[in-house]
Order: sequence, then structure tokens, then C-alpha cells
Amino acid sequence: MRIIRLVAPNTRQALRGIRDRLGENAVILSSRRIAEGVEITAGADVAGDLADTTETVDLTPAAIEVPEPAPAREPPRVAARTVEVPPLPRPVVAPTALAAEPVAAGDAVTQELKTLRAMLETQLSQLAWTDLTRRMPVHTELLRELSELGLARDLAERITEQLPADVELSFARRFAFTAIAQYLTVTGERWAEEGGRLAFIGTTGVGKTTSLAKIAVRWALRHGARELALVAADSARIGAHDELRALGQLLGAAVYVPDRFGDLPKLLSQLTQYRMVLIDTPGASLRDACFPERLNVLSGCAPELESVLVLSANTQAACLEEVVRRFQPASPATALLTKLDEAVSLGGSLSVLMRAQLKLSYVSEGQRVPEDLRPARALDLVSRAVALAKETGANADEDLLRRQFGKVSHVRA
Ligand SMILES: Nc1nc2c(ncn2[C@@H]2O[C@H](COP(=O)(O)OP(=O)(O)OP(=O)(O)O)[C@@H](O)[C@H]2O)c(=O)[nH]1
Ligand SMILES: [Mg+2]
Repeated sequence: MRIIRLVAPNTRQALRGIRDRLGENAVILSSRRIAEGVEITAGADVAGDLADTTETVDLTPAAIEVPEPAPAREPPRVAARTVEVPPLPRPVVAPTALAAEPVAAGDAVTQELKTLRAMLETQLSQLAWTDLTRRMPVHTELLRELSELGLARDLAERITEQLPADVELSFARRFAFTAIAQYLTVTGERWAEEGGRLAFIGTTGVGKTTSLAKIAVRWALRHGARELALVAADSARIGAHDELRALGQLLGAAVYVPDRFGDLPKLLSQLTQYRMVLIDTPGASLRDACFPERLNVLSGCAPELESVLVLSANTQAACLEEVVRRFQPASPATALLTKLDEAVSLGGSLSVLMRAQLKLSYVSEGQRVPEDLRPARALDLVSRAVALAKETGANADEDLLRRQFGKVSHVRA
């Protein structure tokens, strides 16, 4: 590798100097401000005599010899015959549109610097990832496999960093899967034994009412319906009340319909004789004006009322993160994961649960009531995530891996 330590009055000149000497593939190894301006050390893989050389370049005005000005010469005479200049091609964009957004010179430089910086960062992370792959092949293989499960980057890093340097891949895998299972908290069959006051909350169509029905039937099969009450608090969807009335009738359970969502606290205080109270809430569109108000009502009923955040496993992890954030005011401590049967990857949803420290109660994997519901078991879910990745042939993109984990390896280096 050819290494150059370059001093220049400013970053722009320093970067240009580096690019001129080392080319587009230069990688910044360090940079710092000094009294003369900036000092950047960069390297690039070059062949020939310059390979494995180190050089110091000083571009500050004091270091550069200013050549004597050349003696003034007669300006060259332009030939008398006129030169034919071809007409400019017609602009593709209307001139007014061009004039509307003039690019200031400063902006252009800033933009160029940003591009250059992004390019250099990408190259640095690529170099660092390649280096880590060579030095710690088991760790990088594990990072790749965890990415293929859909596990979030920070969790994959946290797990991999705990492994010793000379570890075998089979041990590393077992360690990682056990770690994920430990980070994932599950409630077990707490509700089925003790009952509770549960409000099923979540965005539209995720399976709130279906999951409520599954839990109601399971409770009725185990304890009978005498101590079971269903509360139809979804007045947003046509037919939502009827669904719950029909379920109540089928099970022989009491059904209550509050006039307004805000009446929930009062209604709950009247339902003390029931060991299991299951509340169906409207599917929340996050932009709905009533949404924050409903969350306030629910949080006002805590801790007697437990808000259960229903999340669909076939939703992108970034969307799930957003949903968890938006429902935070209702302080849900528990989640229920639906539509596992429709998910193509599970690591993302599990990462969201782990990050938010939401305890997972049940998982739902189909529409059948009550069959397609089972208590969440952490190791089963990890196995399921692995099986799904194999089934779908998930393949971590090499470029993405470099960009994601290159920085980690740089820190380790
Ligand atoms: N494949 C699959 N479908 C499910 C699952 N859970 C629920 N569904 C289906 O998803 C659709 C919506 O379910 P609902 O229970 O009505 O969802 P919701 O959250 O109550 O919907 P809104 O009240 O409209 O917000 C229905 O067709 C359910 O049968 C599941 O685990 N897997
Ligand atoms: Mg519903």
C-alpha cells in the first residue's frame, strides 16, 4: 500500500491532493486539524515502484516554492479569418427552469465534498470488512447469517462481539441463537391461567379482533364463560360490534358496548366480577385525529388495564418500529405477533420486540379460531426464523454487509 501524509490549508485542497496522488481508490486512514490547516493520511493499493512507500506532502503556502513570474510575452495574435463556432444545441430543459435554481459555487463545492466523503467512507468500510473477513472469518460468517435472518444490525453486532476470537462456527451459531432467545422475553400462558384486563391495540387489519376471539375461546374452553366479558369498543368499523356480539353469544359470555371510547374507564370499574375482560379497539390509522386521545384513555386505565400491542409479522421492521413508537403513550408492555404464516422473514419483527423490550405473549399463524394461536416460545421463534431464511433462500447482499459492518471492523482493527 502506498501511504501519503498530506498537509494542506483546508480539507478541500487536502482531498484534492490525495486524489491527485493516490487516485480514486484512496482510503482516508486518519485526519486531524493542525495549526497549518489539516493533515490527512491516506493509502491506496498501487503496483510498481510506489507500492509499500510512505511519503509526506506539504501543500501549505509556506512549503510551496512560488516560481518567478515568467517575463511578459506578446499575446498571440488571432488569425484574421473568423472561426466558425457551431450553434449551441437547444437546451432540453426550458431556460426559465434552469434559471429558477441557480447552483451557488459554495453549494457545488460542499456537494462535491459530500460525495467524495461518502465515496471514501464506502471504500474504507469495504477495506475494513475485507480485513475482518480475513482475520475473523467465523465472526463475519455469523454476521452474514444473522443478517440473512433479518436481525437488526446492532443486535447482530452485540451478539457477535461477545464471542471469543478463536471460536468455531457451530459453537458461534448455537451461542447466537441462544442469545437471541434470551433477549426475547415471553410471557408464557399467564393470561390463560390468571385472566386479565386486556385491550388489543394496533393498526388496522393486523388481527386484533381475531386474536381476541382466539383468546376468548381458549379461556372459555378452560374456565367456562361465566367470568369472561367482551368489550366492543371499536365503533370505527361497521359490523365490529356485531362480530363481538356473535362471539359472546356463541360462548355464552357477556358483551358490553360503551357509548364512547372515553367511557371505557367507567365501564371497566363496573366489570370487577369478571376475571377475564377482553377489549376490542378500533384499528388505528396513525394519522387519525382521535388516535392520541384513545391512547390517553387507555394509559389512564393502567395498571388495571394491560394494553396488548398487536403486530403483524408480515410488516417491514422499519414500519413496526414506527408503530411501536406511535403506540408508546398507551405504555404497552406486551405484544402479540400475528400472521407468522404470511411472513417471509422473522428476524426483523423479533428485533423490534427485543429493542422495545416488549414481552411477547402469543403468536398467531393463521385465521382459524382458536387453533392458530399458541403461546410464544423464544427458542421456537428463533428456529422458525432460521427455517424461514433457509426456505426463502435469504442471501445477504455482500455490498450491504460491507456498508453495515465495515465500521465495526474498523473499530476492532
Ligand atoms: N394469515 C393470517 N391471517 C390472519 C391472522 N390473524 C388475523 N388474520 C386475518 O386478518 C384479517 C383481519 O383480521 P382482524 O382480526 O379483523 O384484524 P383487526 O386488527 O381487528 O382489523 P380492524 O379491526 O379492521 O383494525 C382477517 O381476515 C383475519 O382472518 C393470522 O395470524 N394469519
Ligand atoms: Mg377488529
